[in-house]
Amino acid sequence: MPDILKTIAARDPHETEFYQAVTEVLGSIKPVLDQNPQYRQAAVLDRITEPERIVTFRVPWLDDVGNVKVNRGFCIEMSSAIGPYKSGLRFHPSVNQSILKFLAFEQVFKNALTTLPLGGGAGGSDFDPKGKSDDEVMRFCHSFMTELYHHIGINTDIVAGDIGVGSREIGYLFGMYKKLSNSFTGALTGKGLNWGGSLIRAQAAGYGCVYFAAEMLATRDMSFDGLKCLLSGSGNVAQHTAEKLIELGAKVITLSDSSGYVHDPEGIDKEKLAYVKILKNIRRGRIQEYVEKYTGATYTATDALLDYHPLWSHRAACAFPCATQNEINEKDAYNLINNNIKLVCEGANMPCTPQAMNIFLDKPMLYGPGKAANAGGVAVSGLEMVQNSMRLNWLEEEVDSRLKIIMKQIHKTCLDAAEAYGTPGNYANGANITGFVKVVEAMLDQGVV
Ligand code: NDP
Ligand code: 2IT
Repeated sequence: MPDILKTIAARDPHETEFYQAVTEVLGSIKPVLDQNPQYRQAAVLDRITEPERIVTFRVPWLDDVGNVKVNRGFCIEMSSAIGPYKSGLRFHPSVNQSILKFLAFEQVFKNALTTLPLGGGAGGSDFDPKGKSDDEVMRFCHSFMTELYHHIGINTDIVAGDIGVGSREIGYLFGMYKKLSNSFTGALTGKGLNWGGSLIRAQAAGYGCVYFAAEMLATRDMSFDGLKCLLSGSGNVAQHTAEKLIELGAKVITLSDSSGYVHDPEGIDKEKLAYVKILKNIRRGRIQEYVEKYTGATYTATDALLDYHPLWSHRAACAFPCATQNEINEKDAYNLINNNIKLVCEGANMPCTPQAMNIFLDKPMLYGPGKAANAGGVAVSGLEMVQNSMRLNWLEEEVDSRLKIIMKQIHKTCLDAAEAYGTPGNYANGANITGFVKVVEAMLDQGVV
């Protein structure tokens, strides 16, 4: 076990997700370290795995009946070597320091891959927006921002959404940020279109994931036309992954939430997806309701006692995990392989366990790691920052074509690096090596800080 992993395990034994994310990157970069002894001399692994700053804070708020509630807020600033921290914010009851450190760590490499000057971080809270009224969410967001605003800014840390933080939450957070800082600036991305947001930002992670997957398929002379696809999740990333897949002629047959999943053998078409968007984004309902409207589909409730997720047992050519970390385990991976899966492309961050990932990497199938495949979201956040600085808005076609160029570039960079380091076709190695070298070179240029 490398020394740095021993140190992390000894220092923060409960941070299992962070340990997993670091282990995964370390698995790729040994040849880079061996070829560049100056990296080890400068202790880059010790530095890159220690956040530059962590702030935790109390978030008190009042519920609708006047009870005082308290949640814990986090701001994790991992690396500013190549630009100001650029962070997603997650509001989910499972949020803790380990989960946000893993997200911040992944974000550092992902942001380096985007070709934009963005450092990496993550933030959020164990607050659960599910089942809360709009007023409760607003009071929580306002309270959260009264502390977070001390730490963010256009040249410091620019925050956006992640699980549980969508356009509603960004609106409330931005409103309080603007009031406290007395300035209308782009310290948040994912803003509304008539107050500084960018066209295509909402779609970007999902569309970008499909653009990346299309590039992978093209290396085997394949396209999405007629391919069956399994998707998990039904939030921002899943919806827009499905939207682009449908547009490209694929047949999307599953969607899920934490309560269960729907299987629609006829395919979820444009009209059905429009229903899902209203159900999830406006009515804030559960995916189970899909089968009440579309009776040809079936719903299967999540069974915590099962050691696999039945969603991944359906026969399909492609799988897009778009919900959360570690949602595809070893058994799921074998189920996919036994059904002759051709491509797994990660819309979510770290959705495959290390065992599942190794199973995919050992096979001749295509495996697209999240830090490359879902980088479209943060890339368009970067483009939103550019537009805010210029005080103008690009047209939809302009942003979309830039997103396509960025995803194509990330795909090529990953392939080139994988090839250069002796593992052709291994996108995970390619992504880790490219991101690592870019960030570490900047760290060396800037000295011991
Ligand atoms: P949303 O909150 O919009 O949707 C999350 C979806 O995943 C929901 O369907 C949710 O179901 C499900 N989900 C969340 N937690 C769990 C869980 N523990 N078990 C099962 N299902 C779960 O989030 P996003 O779509 O934005 O994020 C999805 C993934 O994509 C995350 O991994 C995120 O980090 C990643 N990502 C997001 C980007 C963005 O710009 N938003 C960019 C790049 C990656 P339920 O409603 O029941 O909670
Ligand atoms: O995981 C991610 O890349 C995000 N949640 C998006 C972050 C961003 O700054 O847009």
